[in-house]
This record gives sequence, structure tokens and C-alpha cells, in this order.
Amino acid sequence: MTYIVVTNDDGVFAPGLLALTMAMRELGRVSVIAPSINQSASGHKKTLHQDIPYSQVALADGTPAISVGGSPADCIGVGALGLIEWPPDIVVSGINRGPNVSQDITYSGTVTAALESVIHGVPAVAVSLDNRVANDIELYRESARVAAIVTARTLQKQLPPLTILNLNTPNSDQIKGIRLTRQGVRIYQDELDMKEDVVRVVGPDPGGMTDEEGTDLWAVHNGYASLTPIHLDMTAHRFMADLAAWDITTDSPNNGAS
Ligand SMILES: [Mn+2]
Repeated sequence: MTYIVVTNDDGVFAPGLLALTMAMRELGRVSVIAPSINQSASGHKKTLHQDIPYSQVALADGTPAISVGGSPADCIGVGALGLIEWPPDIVVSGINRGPNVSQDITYSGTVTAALESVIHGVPAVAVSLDNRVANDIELYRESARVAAIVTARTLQKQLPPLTILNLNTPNSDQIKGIRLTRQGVRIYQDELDMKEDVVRVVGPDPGGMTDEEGTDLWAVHNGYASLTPIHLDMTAHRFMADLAAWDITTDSPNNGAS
């Protein structure tokens, strides 16, 4: 029987995790392991050389879950090292409250939990909803419906190594369809709120965006679910030839640059 691990970054009691767990249960046996508190924007954080607390909890519908006092990537990392039954056939992370598009993906705990999974050789799908305030279960249910379709297909087809699928669903309970997309470019408009001895990063939410057709941003803003394959090899392959032409060698002069 298909075995699925579900995690998230909004914390083990977030509504998106419950909606995703319920949808995944239609596809197989599910284990839930998730952060004890909201770990949004924790990035690909790995906790080393210190204790990581964990406990058994129950989701609102009674589903048992492991709550971990670490990052989303920690949840998958310690899961893979033996805290839970491993390996699953797939890891599914989400449903995040808020989109994870363009450069968001390196901040996102939802996405980095999926990246941690493929480091451990298990395919993964990250799922996010383009709504930062939603407690509307219908929105999560519609997102989870599409997540189940994508997950079922991924189980049939298999992903290449170190590759995840990043699924973002629009702020709609009637999704128009699924678009295969590339990462767009998001313009952050963060500002610094500076006090005498603390600073705080604030900004309009969701901030500025460019949403060229074919990008993840464009799809969710036009009522479509966005599906982007993401590879952990971040090498800028298209720049390699130009970089070679810089002719950097250990005995290159520094041309007086200072
Ligand atoms: Mn989050």
C-alpha cells in the first residue's frame, strides 16, 4: 500500500495540514510529522548539535502526528534518520497559508521540507495556497483536491533525482485548471522599522510582483494551479560559458580592483 509522509511549515495544528492529510489518506497510508510551532520562512534550516524536542499529538480529526521542535527540513531530516517509518513513497508538504512562488522558494519551509526529502532520495511535492489569511476550509479543500491529483500522478510517473514539484493553488474554490510554469520574479517591498535597539522587517503583503505569462505568479493570479518542477542543482548552467571567458586563474592579476 502506498505510504505517504505529510509535513508543513505553518505548524502541526494549521488547517492546511489537516486538509492535506485528509486528501492524502485517499491515496494511501499517511504519517504526519510537522513543526510544533509556525516555522514559515525558516528556509532550509538544519538543526545540528542541539536537542530537538518531539512529542505525539493529535490533529483536529484525531489523526496522530509527531510534533517536532525544529524546522520543516528538520522534521523530514529526523524522520529519514529513523524518528518515523521511512522511506515513504512520497513526501507532501503543505498546504501552506500563502503562496510560495518565484524567489519565495528558498525562504519557504514548505518547499525546503520537500527539498530535504529529495536529498534523502524520496520524491516530494510542496503545496501552497495563494491566500495568507485563509481559514476557509473550502479553499484548502479545493487546493487539497488538486494536490491529490498531482501526487497520484507523481507516484505513477516518478520524478528525476533531486527534483520536486512546487504546486501553488489560486485563491479560489473553483480552480480553472493546472498550468506548468517556470519561476517568476517577485519584487519584495520590505521596509525597515528601526527602533533604538531592535529592527523589524515590515512591508506590504504580498508585495510587488511581476507576473509574466507562463510564470508561477501569472498562473495563480489568473485562477490556475501552478505546477513548477524545481531542481536542487542551482548551478547557473547558462552562465558557465560566459564565466569561463572571465579567465579567472590563480595567477590572474587583480587589475587594481579594490
Ligand atoms: Mn508557512
